[in-house]
Formats: sequence, C-alpha cells, structure tokens
Amino acid sequence: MNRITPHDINLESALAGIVGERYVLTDPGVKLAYERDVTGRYSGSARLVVLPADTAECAATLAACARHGAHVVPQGGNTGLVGGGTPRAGEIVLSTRRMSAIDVLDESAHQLTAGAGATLADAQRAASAAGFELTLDHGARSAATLGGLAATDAGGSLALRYGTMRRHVTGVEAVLADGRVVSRLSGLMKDNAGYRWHDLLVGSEGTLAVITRVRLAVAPPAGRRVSALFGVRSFSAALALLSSLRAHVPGLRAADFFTADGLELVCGQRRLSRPLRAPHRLYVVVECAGDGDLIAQLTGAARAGRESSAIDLDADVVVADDSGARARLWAYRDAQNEAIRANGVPHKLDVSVPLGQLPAFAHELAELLETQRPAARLVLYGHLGDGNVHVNILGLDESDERVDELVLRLAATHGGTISAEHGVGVAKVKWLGLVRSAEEIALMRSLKAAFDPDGVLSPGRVLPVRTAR
Ligand code: 2HG
Ligand code: ZN
Repeated sequence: MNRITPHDINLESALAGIVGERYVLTDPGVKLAYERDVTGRYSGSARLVVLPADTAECAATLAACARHGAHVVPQGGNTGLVGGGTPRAGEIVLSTRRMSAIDVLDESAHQLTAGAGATLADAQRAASAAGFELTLDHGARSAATLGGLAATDAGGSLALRYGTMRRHVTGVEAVLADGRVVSRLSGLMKDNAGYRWHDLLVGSEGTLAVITRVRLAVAPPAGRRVSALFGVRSFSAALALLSSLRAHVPGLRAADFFTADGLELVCGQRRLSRPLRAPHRLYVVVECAGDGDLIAQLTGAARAGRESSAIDLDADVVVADDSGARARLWAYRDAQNEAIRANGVPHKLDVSVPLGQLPAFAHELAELLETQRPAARLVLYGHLGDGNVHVNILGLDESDERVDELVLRLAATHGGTISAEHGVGVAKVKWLGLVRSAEEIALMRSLKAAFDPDGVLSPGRVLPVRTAR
C-alpha cells in the first residue's frame, strides 16, 4: 500500500489548486493507464498524474513540483517504445493530453499551430479540412500527440520524402523545469536572431523542457496516391528495387519492408490472406503520389529492375489505387507491431544503418542470433528508404539485455545508430557511448544543465543520472 506523507499532501493540494482536483490523479486504478507503456516492458508507480489545461497551468505545475523537489516525466499519448515517458517509482507524470486545441490553420504561411496534446490524427484531419496535408504519419496516429512526436523527433513511413518531425516543426512553446515559459511560435522562415533554442527541444525526449504548443509546416495535398507491394528475394534485391523506384517514380513517398515471418504473424493474427501469389523472403510496400500515370511508373520500375537483373526474377507485385485497397496493402506492414506483441513481449530495437550496409547487417544479425540465442525468433521490418530497421526478437527472457547490446553494437559497427526514430528513453541510455563521443555526451550534459540545472525533468532518460562522487 502507498503511504501518503504530509509532503505529498502539500504538493497534491498545491497542484489541485492549479489544475483542479479532478485533474490530479492519485487513485491507483486511474493512474494505471499512465504508468504502463504499450510494450509491457516499462512501468512504474507514479506519485501522481497531473493534467494541466494550458501553458499557464503547466508553468505553475512545474514551478510547484520544482519547489517540492519532485521529479517530473512529461507524457503525451503514452505510445513511446523506450520507456521515455513512462514513470519510475515516485515520479510525477505530467500528461499533456488536455492541451489538445488546434488553432485555425495559417493558410498564407502553410503552418498549423496546436497544443502539445493534440493527436497526430486530429492534426492530420485539421490540415486536410483546410486543404493541406500534414506530411508525417505513423501507425500510432490516433493516440500519439504532437508534443511527444516533437520531443522524440518521430519519423514514420513518410520521412523518406518529407523528413522526420524536425523538418516539420517551425516553432515551439515550452515550460522550463522551474516554471518559466519560453515561446517562439512566429513560424518565421527566416529568423536567425540568436540561437534557435526550440530546435534543441526536438528530440530532447522531455529532458530539457515540457513542450506545450507546436507550430508545424503543412504542405499542399500531394494529389492522387497509389501503393504497391513487391515480393523480393533479399535485402540486396530490395535496395535494387528502391533505386529503380527512385529513378522511375518521382512521387515516391514511402518504401517500407517486412519479412516472410512478419507476414505469417500478421496473416495469422488478422486472418488475412497472402497478398501475392508466390511466397517471398522479403516484401517492400511503397506509396507514391502525383499527377502522372503512377501505375505505369511503378510497373515500369519493377520491369526495369528485372531487366537489369537488379531485382531477382521472382519479384512479384500488386498495385492499389483506391483508398480501401491501399489501406489493405499497408495493413500487412502496419499490423507487424501488434502481431508481434500478440506473440509475447519482444525485445525491440529501433536502429538505422547506412543503406549499403543493410544486407550485411540483416545477415550478420540473423547469424549471430542463431549461434548465440538459438531460441530467438527474429522479426525485422521498417523503413527501407531510411535504412531504419525495427528489430523485434521474440522467445527470449525479457531481462536478457545482452541480446539488446548485441543488436546495438552490430548497428554501430556498421556505421549506424542505436536509435533511429523511437528515442533513447531509458532503454538505451547505457549504450549512448556506442554512437556518441565523450565530447558529445559532455556537451549534452552542459545543455541539460543549462535548461534544467536541478535535474527535475525526466531524470535518467537520454543521459545517465550522475552519481555523486
Ligand atoms: C513502426 O514503424 C513504428 O511501425 C513502431 O516505428 C515500430 O514497434 C516498432 O518496433
Ligand atoms: Zn517506424
């Protein structure tokens, strides 16, 4: 049983005075949804969950927490995969969910301003209602929030063409750990008056400040969209197909991949039939948009790949040009995560490697696991065009961290990174040194100290907590 001390009651009532009693959650049953992550790997009993309505309430909340020496972990839609937004025992969860208002879109600037708690799906809808497109997307769109996407510099399938969240964020409003508000929401394209501090918050995973509002660039709609699914024999063939697609399909927006094993899991779980006539070792699903004859471009790319023998002869393709058929094709890819989870708690490692290294990385990873962890079931999928591989390993003990290290070291050896789009969170803190030099880590520590000198925000995420000497 959690004992409530007078200290708790003081902070709790201070927070209730700021946000209203019903937005300070202390009931264990109610807090639960904020205390566990979606993977089932991270959880912790929060001291309380607080939900401010706006930037001013968030500022007063953080000032009160700082006064009480409480540690605060900001949380958006709780869709993170590395434990960055999941509390550890005794921490306060500051949920941004109530800050979800979306402003009228600025049509002349092609920019949208919204609260950090607005979901990606709501922002996409708002953009399209105004005749624009928010060119960032991923499977957790209905829960993931804009603040969380900015804080983790989220990527997704469209990053191939439009970049990650970083390229979309033109402004931020945030609250520093001591409650001071910093705001830069003008969205000016050119504004080099001093440091662009708001760029630093993108990808800072809640360790530097709490993002309360964001301003995002949107684009005119890309036009008609067509998707296609290709079956190929190997990662080398997939890369050859990608080059051919880049040459023939100017409107290529996404190129993701999954394996035969992942397809089996999805078909089993969703009761779907196989998408192509023949089985293949690897599948590449793409989306393109534009005004030309997209189907001709796609089939032309496949033909050219085959003729140059760049693509193995067994390449097979299915094309979808209405939205229902496109969604059905992408379901084979988007359901990977869920289908894997239905088969156990996987080890999940989000890495990226230079494109040319992808075949060797995948091959060596399979070999290493076969020899070192014969019980492991390896399922790879991800974003082919970015070299971003989501490594999922089923069948191993959850606490087997050495297998995580094996994957991360292999990615680093191939010139890749230990975190492509999910973040460092708590999951990868101890391995940051594999891909960042001591000087870089020291610089990160200085930045952390400048923003949050008392270490109030998200301690132990991204950078290890300093132990007293
Ligand atoms: C995706 O691309 C997401 O589907 C989630 O980044 C990946 O769960 C994962 O490993
Ligand atoms: Zn992804």
